[in-house]
Amino acid sequence: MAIAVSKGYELAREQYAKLGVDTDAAIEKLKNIPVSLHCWQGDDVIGFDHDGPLTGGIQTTGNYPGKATTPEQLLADMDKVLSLCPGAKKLNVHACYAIFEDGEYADRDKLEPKHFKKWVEFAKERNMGIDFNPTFFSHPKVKDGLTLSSPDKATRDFWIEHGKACVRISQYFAEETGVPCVMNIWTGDGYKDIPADRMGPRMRYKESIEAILSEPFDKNLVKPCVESKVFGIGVESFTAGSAEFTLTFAATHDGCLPLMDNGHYHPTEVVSDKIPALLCFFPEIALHITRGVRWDSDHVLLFDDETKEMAKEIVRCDALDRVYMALDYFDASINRISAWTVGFRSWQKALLSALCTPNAMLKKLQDENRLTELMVMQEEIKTMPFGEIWNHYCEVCGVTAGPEWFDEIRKYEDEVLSKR
Ligand code: RNT
Ligand code: ZN
Repeated sequence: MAIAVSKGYELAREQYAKLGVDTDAAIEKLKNIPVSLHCWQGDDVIGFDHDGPLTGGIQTTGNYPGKATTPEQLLADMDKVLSLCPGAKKLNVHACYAIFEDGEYADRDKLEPKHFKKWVEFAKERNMGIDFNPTFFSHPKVKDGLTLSSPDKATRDFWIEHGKACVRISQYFAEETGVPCVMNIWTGDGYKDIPADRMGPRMRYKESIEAILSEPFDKNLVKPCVESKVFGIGVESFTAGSAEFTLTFAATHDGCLPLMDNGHYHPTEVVSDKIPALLCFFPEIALHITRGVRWDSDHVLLFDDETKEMAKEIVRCDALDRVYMALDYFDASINRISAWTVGFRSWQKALLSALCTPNAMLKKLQDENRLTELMVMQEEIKTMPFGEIWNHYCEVCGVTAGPEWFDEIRKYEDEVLSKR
């Protein structure tokens, strides 16, 4: 069905065309680029396989009512989010979100594809792929804050078995959905205070990840990643999976991708600058997109400067098909459906805005050392009528462009969330 083109969009399109930007082409392109929506925003990173607290150096704060506590509730909430967000989506599932039926239960080392059948059905009905994450936290077998790097062999072995089970489940997701599955390994392993041995835990971590990846899988279907971190809460002095560790691991292990979470660096470091650096060497990389406020606080993603800059780098490097993009934040202090939606829409805005930036022209100014003009143009672009392009994109995708989408959330809160 053809979409009526508003006067506003027509005028904006002309203005962009003068800079050599084809906004229709940008919209067509973005429509088909999948962004992974993390299931864990919906229940404060708890999952369905335990009733203990969230551990691993990460924390949700807030106690907004209406949290999903069953698979049915979480899937219904995700559906609401999907209906309010433009663009192509993928699901991002954590192993602790296994859905057990008829009173059955399997510990993390014994998880099987069948425990994720409901997720596959949900994804297939909506034409989505699935990404996956072993859950190395919130579990009694985390010994003294350590999993894959533990000095205790039995502990390491348990978590290696968990990782291998997740490789098999990732392969199942890819085979079922026909879309490659990004499987991300992150552990909060580390020490609160100054350790006496930094290399020992890292050597054990390295060998454990190698053991996990010795599980056979099809490299075209499963994309294992290693995610780094600078520190976690209660783990301030040492993190086994530091930036250098994970980056070097990925660089030296065929088929393993580095995953950068932009909340996991020192506060003045920016992932926008790291994206093009990694793309010089890695055929593919992965991202966790979040907003850290002073620390890895996992605030809801907004359409702010660094978010825009990250999207710009992906687009400018012509790397939309080389960067796996996943959202990773969790705010429990506001309506969770709204948190999810604002974050997803923000990343869509950032990508669309990047696609509507006259990148070729700006690069030319840089290469010709016309840096005065480059600054002028970069500033002028900031006030282009991007809102009109965004509105049109939302219309093309069949979702509400303006703030009225929040009416839907208010209604859902009244009719569904407040009854929980
Ligand atoms: C934690 C990491 C990790 C988690 C998810 C839930 O600091 O960012 O990616 O957020 O696995
Ligand atoms: Zn992350």
